[in-house]
Amino acid sequence: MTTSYDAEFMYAREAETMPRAALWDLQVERLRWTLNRAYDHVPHYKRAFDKAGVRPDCLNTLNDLQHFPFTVKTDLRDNYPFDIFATPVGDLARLHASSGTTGKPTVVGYTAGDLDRWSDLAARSLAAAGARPHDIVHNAYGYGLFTGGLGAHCGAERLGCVVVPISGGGTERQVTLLKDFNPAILCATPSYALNIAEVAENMGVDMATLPLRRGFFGAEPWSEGMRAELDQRLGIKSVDVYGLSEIMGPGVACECDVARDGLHGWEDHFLFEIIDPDTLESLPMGESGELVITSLTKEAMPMIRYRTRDITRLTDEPCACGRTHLRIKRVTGRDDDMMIIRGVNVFPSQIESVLVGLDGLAPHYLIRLFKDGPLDAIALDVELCPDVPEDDKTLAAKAADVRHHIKSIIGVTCQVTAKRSGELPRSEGKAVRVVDTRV
Ligand code: DLL
Repeated sequence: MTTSYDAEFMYAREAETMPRAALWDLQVERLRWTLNRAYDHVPHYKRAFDKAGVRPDCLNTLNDLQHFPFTVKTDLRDNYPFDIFATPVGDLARLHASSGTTGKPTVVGYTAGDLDRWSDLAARSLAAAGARPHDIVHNAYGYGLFTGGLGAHCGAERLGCVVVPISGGGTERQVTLLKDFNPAILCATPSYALNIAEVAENMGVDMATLPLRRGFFGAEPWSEGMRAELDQRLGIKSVDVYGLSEIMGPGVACECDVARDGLHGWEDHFLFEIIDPDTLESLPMGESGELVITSLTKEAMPMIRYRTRDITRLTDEPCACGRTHLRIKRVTGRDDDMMIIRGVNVFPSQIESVLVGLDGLAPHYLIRLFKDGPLDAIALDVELCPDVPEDDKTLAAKAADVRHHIKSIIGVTCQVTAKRSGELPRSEGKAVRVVDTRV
């Protein structure tokens, strides 16, 4: 049997290529349904709408959404565990939760219908990334309360793929199964995919010669340089997938493997806005700011204007793949991950972009924030590639080189320490990029 891997394959062609006018009509209809559901079934939304002086029937066009209040993460925490749900908890099919480093976790609920739509959108995303029915999908996203594992799993099954539910960790075993099962698709965080590539090299397995075709990578910020590194070391096309627990999980938006230039946000299920995080004003198409998402079809947990804290921009320029849904450009980071070092705004992903362009450096790094007297300061640990000499002179020269590039490209002065190959911690899921010792 020959399988067609044509770039035109779409899991849901009619929805994905819908003319904009039809999409807007569908969005208004679904938005009205969502606003009514939220107002009638969730006391938090009733209070918030009443306080803002709006009711669901105030919405005539999509533009009217801007009169409705935002939802923020603390609204979920304040309604812990189940008060933000529009469905009685006993009628739900599943609960997920985000671990959260401080305070209570945020709990998210799904009805059977929500899970069905999530599977569809994850399948749509995998197909856009280049997965096809009958492909073997190696799923190294963590299973459990994190939405990555089960989200990618159900999407792959829905698409008609064969799933290997390996979850994260046990990296040597991952490499063995990648070699023996010959999957076409690797699902993982980009930092874990890099760890897998490195362990494979150490085991003498040349990943680039295996049939693996695509990486379905997301759940954390990553740079174009990291993409090039993963493409080359794994012999694949790496594709960016975005999602967040509060909205759904993986599959809110995904790049197509035709353009790999921005993630198609599935607009028949979500509305995307960009706001200025300081003034909270909506920004025009193309401007950079905070991504705000409204769900259009969620039953258990309708989300009205959820402030993601993710910094990006939208584009509605036509895409070569023919999909009509707008694209979310690469998420540079969360505004709460942004470091302000002596007046300069820096995201960890900017530092990554500089490092992956430098010879002799492995793309592993750790940023440390500390107090230098009254001022915030930044230190950076980087790591040499295994083939680079590891004498003290080389380490010092590399550190100086990195310091120079960070200063000239990003504009901040940082203390750099170059480490020998293998000295920095490796990721098995979402990488920890920043350690903050300020307090
Ligand atoms: O990370 C869902 C997911 C799983 C997405 C697997 C993609 C793949 P949370 O744990 O709730 O959910 O974390 C959501 O992770 O607000 C972003 O800050 C970040 N994030 C997710 N995808 C990307 C991406 C999952 N492609 C938070 N690029 C989001 C940059 C991302 N950041």
